[in-house]
Amino acid sequence: MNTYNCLLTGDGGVGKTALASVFTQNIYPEERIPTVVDFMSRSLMHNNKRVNVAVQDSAGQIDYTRVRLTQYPACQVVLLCFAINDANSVENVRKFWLPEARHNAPSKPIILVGTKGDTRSEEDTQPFLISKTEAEKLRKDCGACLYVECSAKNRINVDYVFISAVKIMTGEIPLEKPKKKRRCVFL
Ligand SMILES: Nc1nc2c(ncn2[C@@H]2O[C@H](COP(=O)(O)OP(=O)(O)O)[C@@H](O)[C@H]2O)c(=O)[nH]1
Ligand SMILES: [Mg+2]
Repeated sequence: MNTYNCLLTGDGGVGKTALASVFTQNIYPEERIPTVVDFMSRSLMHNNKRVNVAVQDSAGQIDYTRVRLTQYPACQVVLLCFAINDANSVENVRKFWLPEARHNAPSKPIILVGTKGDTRSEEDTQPFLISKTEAEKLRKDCGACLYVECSAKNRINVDYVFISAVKIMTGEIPLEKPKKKRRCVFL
């Protein structure tokens, strides 16, 4: 059976563990359980074949950087998460998580994951919500293959995140082509 390995990264508190837990066990943890390293998996049918999806959960805290860096080599896709209602977590994608992924997994594909998608329906009470257009711009800027918005709480698009990761690993979803460098023309 083929195993496909993905690594969840992103700020602490954005919902990485909840996402992994709902996908692998269909359990949504209401409380935050701080993660250092965790490894979960689930098998599913994909194109009439049983495949195993291994999910590496990681610690978002800077203190655990050394531990987290050991997790990049085994993964085939990085699931870079931010919470759609948390401006800091969005900012840290560019500032911290993308550089870390590019440095430690230079050629590995990235899926940008917007977590806590359920908060979109609380537009009036949320002090911050990234728009879908801004999220798509962030995806482009990061060179990520895909932007997926999901909610572990409401179980929306959770399987879609991981099935998309499998499709990237099998080549069914094409990788983002590197941006063409502007050529300098001498006249
Ligand atoms: N509204 C909402 N809250 C969520 C969702 N996923 C996780 N949370 C909450 O966010 C907090 C942090 O979740 P956790 O999975 O521990 O985040 P991690 O630190 O990234 O692993 C917890 O209180 C969760 O209940 C979601 O889809 N929607
Ligand atoms: Mg966690």
